[in-house]
Amino acid sequence: MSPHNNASRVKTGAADNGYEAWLRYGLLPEQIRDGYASWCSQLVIAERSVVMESVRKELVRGLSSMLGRKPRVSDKPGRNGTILAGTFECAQVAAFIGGTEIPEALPEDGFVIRTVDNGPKSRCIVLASPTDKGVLYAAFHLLRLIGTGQDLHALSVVERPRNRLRMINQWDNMDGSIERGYAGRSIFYRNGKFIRDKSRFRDYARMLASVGVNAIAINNVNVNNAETKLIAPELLPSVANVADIFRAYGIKVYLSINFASPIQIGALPTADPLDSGVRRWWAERAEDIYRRIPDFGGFLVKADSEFRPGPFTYGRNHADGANMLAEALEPFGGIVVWRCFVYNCQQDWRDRSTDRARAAYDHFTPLDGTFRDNVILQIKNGPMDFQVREPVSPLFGGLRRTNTLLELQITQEYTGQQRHLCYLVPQWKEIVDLDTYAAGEGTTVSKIVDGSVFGRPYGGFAAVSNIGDDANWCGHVLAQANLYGFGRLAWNPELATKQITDEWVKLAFGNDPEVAAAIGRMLLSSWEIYESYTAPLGVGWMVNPGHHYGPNVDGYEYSMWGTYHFADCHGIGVDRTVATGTGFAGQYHDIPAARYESLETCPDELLLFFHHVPYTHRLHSGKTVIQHIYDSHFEGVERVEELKRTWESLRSRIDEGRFTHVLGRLEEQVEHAKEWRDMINTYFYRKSGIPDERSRRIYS
Ligand code: GCV
Repeated sequence: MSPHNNASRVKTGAADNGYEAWLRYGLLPEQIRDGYASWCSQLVIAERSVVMESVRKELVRGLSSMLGRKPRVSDKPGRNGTILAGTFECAQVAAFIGGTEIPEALPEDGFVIRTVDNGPKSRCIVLASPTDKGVLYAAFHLLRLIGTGQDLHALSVVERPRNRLRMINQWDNMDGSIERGYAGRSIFYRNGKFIRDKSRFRDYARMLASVGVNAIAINNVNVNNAETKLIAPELLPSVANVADIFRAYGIKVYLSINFASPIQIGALPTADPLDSGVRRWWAERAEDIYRRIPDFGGFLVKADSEFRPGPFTYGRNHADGANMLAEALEPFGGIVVWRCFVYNCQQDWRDRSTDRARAAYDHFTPLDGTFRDNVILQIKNGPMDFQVREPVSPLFGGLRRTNTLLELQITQEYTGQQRHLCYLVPQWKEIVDLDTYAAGEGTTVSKIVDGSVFGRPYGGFAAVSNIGDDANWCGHVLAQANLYGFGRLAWNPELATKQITDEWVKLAFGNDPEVAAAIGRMLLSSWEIYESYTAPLGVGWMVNPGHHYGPNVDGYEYSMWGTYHFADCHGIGVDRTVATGTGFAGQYHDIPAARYESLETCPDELLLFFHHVPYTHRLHSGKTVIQHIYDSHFEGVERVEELKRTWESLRSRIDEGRFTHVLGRLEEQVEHAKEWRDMINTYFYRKSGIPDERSRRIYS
């Protein structure tokens, strides 16, 4: 990747700063290089387009760097060891793969990679797809196969993305700040303007395309005054420039919009979605946008949520709001992504009848079937807010006649803010594999959001990005694995966690089996470890209000945000049962509802999310709740110390820059985990008066 504007942060010599992320294309060991080179001496890019130009550049770059020799770029195959890349339309590709050989129902982003081996003098690898975008994905796939040491002799790969939309949400503001950003400032904006040097935009687009991301919303869902103007004539040329860069990597640009734009920048007296003047205003804006950006993706909308304007002001509902925007975008093929993160954020903690967890379902299920086909509802994975552990939102499976998009948070707002190691793919995998029973057994979240279960035209995954202008993009080099993992899962939710992890580790750190195994172990245990020393058993929160870093057990207990744990001297947890609590458990379909409702069957890790229990309540693990809290917090710190020791054992095998950086992060994590351990243990010891069975040190 090209260096960005802050020269002091750019990789120099052995001090690798992590900028290349998983696209570093490290030189492969000599023993295997020749084998690969015999397949890759020539490159034929059979067609011309901006995306095909990206294919050419990436293959030249990746192959030269991994194999130590540059492939010859030519117009015709024929030479031994050719990589031929093109769409099925192209005659040269058709000579190898055509007609009945093209897999059925291959979507536009799908692709084929095939080895054609007619003896040692006539070898060819064909990368083909219905579209140039698909060819780009094939190119990245081939480079990944080589980078992870796979055999190329008999490739017969057919890849179909499971999700039509694979989207990244930037929470970047035009002043250069990033809401919940933990990796520096925005790569897009500074002081109210787009950053002039666009090299980082391009490098980011490459990273995203390499894992199959095809959509990006480039501004925060909390749209302030400056960003409201992104849809106005004065800023659209800059947005169009950004769209040009992302287009070359098959990524469509979206904008988060302010629902009150007609008032704020249109000088209209209202933003009522049923007002004809307002509708005309949005239609004109849409027309103007598409005139400048013909493949513009559409709008992302946070409305009537956390003080953002929305249709409620006018006595209208979310469908009225979303459909009005959808109508404006529809003639151009645009879509509206409407967020379901809607709840009462001015709750009174004394009021036990309101449960924030219920809110999204209560707001949106009555509207099922009333949204236009080009509206997608974006639903956070859990009913609260990206906690280290919460149940899956019952809206997945609650909506049957509406397009849905799963929203994940790559940025680690509640999971250590990229200072702590917390690899989220294992968490996401549990979410996407969860059986909602919405259409009988096997109705997993991933099958709902990909549209297949209820026959919806759109769907997919979206996630809040974790990048900023830090040299290594993510603040923590190992947090790059979360961005990588999101893209891979959005492409194919069936991929095993282990496969995604192995791929990332090898691409980022090379094929040394000991290094790969050690880093893989660290990543795979890290979510569980983080959970063990923070808020216990699914109860969540217990963080410092506002910035959300570090322990504060009662930080949100008497707040207006609806985020309580109700700990007293007898017990802790939120009763969300139908029988005696808020009734949230009843928002699930029968089988999961019954599982969560009953103390006998509720999984330990979600116990305090669904039940208020005494500290002496015995978990399925056999421990009491209080003893579990003590044990997990002591063990959590020990396991972070173990993470650090594992990393230290790799000292001589990892470049100094990344080694020292990660070590620094782990040192902080050890100290900070102790802070969590001691605050949580002391708090519950003081509340319960029950000592630790093992008499370890708890500060009283
Ligand atoms: C963009 C949480 C975060 C907010 C975020 C909000 C959302 O409340 O703390 O920073 O706002 O979620 O997802 O809209």
